[in-house]
Amino acid sequence: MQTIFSGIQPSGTITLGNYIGAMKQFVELQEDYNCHFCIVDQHAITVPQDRLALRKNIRSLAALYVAVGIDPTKSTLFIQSEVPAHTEAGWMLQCVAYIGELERMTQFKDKSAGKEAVSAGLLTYPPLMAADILLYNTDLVPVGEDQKQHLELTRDLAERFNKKYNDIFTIPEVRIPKVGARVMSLQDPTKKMSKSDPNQKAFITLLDDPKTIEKKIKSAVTDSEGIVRFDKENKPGISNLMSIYSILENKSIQEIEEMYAGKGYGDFKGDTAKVVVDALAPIQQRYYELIESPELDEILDQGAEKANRTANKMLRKMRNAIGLGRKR
Ligand code: ATP
Ligand code: LTN
Repeated sequence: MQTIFSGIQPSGTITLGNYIGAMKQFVELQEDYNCHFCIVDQHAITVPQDRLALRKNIRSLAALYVAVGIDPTKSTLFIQSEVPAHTEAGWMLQCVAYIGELERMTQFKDKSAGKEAVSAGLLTYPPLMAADILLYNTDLVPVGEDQKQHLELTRDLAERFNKKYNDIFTIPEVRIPKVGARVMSLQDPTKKMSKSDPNQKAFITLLDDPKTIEKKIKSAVTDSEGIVRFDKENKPGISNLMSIYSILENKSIQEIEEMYAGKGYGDFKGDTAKVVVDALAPIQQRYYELIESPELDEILDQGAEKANRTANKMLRKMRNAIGLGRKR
């Protein structure tokens, strides 16, 4: 059986973008792969986080993983900081990475642009992400479009390490969904929807209540043509809503265009809001059952134990390949 690894940052409540671009795939993939899903809290601290909010977001993300359908008997679900092998392997991979290639990462450029105090961690984040992936002999990494560049770097680092030291890493492939790989901001549909966007109206979280969802979708930026037609270039706002509708309702873009021929944006937005509310209702119900439950702690304890076992084996191979410490 092939192995999958993917991670999501507990940097806020996850959005419809994270769900459609990443999590929804995870649920389908766990049937056919040996899956590892991680709450990457050490990645989240590359930008400032409030201590209590971070704690809350970690638990909330864990509950959401389970609420959307990650089955802990099939997949390993764990918190990155509870498996210390990640940071140690991350350090070794930092020593294989070049500053120049890290400075070229678009996520680093975007997140550091115009900021005065940029943490060193924001620059060295990709080798930590490579460590996450490589520790588990990962074959496949399901992510949204924005992570493609980090995956290419992961492959480069793995190949470089294999060549320089010893051939120990599996070279992972990226898996990006055909539709929904880049859900756009509701307020600026040329930018990706992001959970850390300072404008709350730009994203829908998985825990937004029906009224909030309706308000956010009704105030989503569109165009003045008034025709429900898919055209990413010239009508990014409407096209984004159409993609969301299409994925959640399993309807083709063409079907949606036909359904709304002769109708205005008001009708379409109202129905899109309903589609989103209905898709999130069962997830939210399960979430509230789980969030305070000891069941969630058991899942995370078992996940960490399993992940530690797998990761430590590879960590030992890495130390030996480089020549660190004494031979074990
Ligand atoms: P932040 O705003 O804190 O940078 P984020 O919302 O970009 O976070 P991540 O935790 O970095 O989310 O990403 C988790 C997963 O969701 C990744 O696989 C990423 O590719 C995917 N993803 C993030 N944003 C989108 C989006 N707008 N559309 C589709 N997939 C997305
Ligand atoms: N960098 C990713 C989160 C992430 C990840 C990973 C994704 C950290 N480690 C390993 C896939 C595999 C992000 O910002 N979305």
